[in-house]
Amino acid sequence: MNILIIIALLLAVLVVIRLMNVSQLASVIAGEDEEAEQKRHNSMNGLGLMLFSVVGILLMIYMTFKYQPFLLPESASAHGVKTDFLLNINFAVIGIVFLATQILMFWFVYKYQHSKNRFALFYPDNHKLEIIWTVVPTIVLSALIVTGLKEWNKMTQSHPQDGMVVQVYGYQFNWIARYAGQDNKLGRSFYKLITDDNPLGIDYSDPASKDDIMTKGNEMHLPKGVPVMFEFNSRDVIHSAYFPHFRTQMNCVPGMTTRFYMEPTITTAEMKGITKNEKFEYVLLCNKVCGVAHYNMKMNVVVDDPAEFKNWLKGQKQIMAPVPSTTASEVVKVNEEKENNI
Ligand SMILES: [Cu+2]
Repeated sequence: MNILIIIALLLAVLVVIRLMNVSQLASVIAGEDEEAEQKRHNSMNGLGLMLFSVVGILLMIYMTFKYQPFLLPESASAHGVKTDFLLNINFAVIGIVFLATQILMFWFVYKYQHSKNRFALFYPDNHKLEIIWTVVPTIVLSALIVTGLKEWNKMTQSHPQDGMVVQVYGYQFNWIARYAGQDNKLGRSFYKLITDDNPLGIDYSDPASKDDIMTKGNEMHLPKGVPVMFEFNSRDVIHSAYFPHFRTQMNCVPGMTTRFYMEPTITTAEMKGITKNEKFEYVLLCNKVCGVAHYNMKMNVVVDDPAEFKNWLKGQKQIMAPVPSTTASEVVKVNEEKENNI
């Protein structure tokens, strides 16, 4: 059906072009002078462009409202509300400038088409105008950037003390979440300790690792109303931990830890009611094309009431990896000995 509409539109354009050629020939036959013919052409072009702008702008407004339901639901995190607010301000500024420039551009094409009685005004510069269109955008853009940067700094640098620490570990091709446990401190990890039993390479000789908890199944839970400090790591290539419903994203970079904190404000059950969708689930996705099964890197995120969350966390303890006999320092020692032997 769509292809038929496109073909019909193309044919319509061809018909208009042919009609213009015919009218040109007719005017030659009728002995019209070149100037009159030029004038008619100009006014046809001017009117055509006006029509294009009106139809284009109306279509844009229609599409904006028609596809509104396909956008993300309201933000489910505290700072996400501010992110959305900033995004909307950006759209408002861009929208006003877009409409003003497009309407003026098409109107000028129509209004100032060639006339033999009118000469173009020689207007090489105007300092006042140039200052206005330099200073005003500078102020608007700086205000937008500074407010955005302030939010970003809050998210990445000011971790509330009463928060909870969760590690999100990306690898080709899935996620593992580790909770810091009672002490709210993640145990050290070391890549040379990675085995099938210990996929994060946790150093179990570190006392902080004793109460760490890893998620069972492809799902992580978060408590509502509690700030969560995320620590992101990657085992292989750069992944990107993207929580669309919480409006957050952070790269997971091999060899370094990246962080942000986020406070969920709407439980999964509440969001099911808001979206009127019983199957609604928050998700953690990978937003970097990291390999052939990149599309597979998806983990469900469930936001519970704090009491429900505690219950869930209790059920997770059993899956803790068996304690390996080697520690980070032993592995380093063994490797050093191997290198010395070579
Ligand atoms: Cu990935």
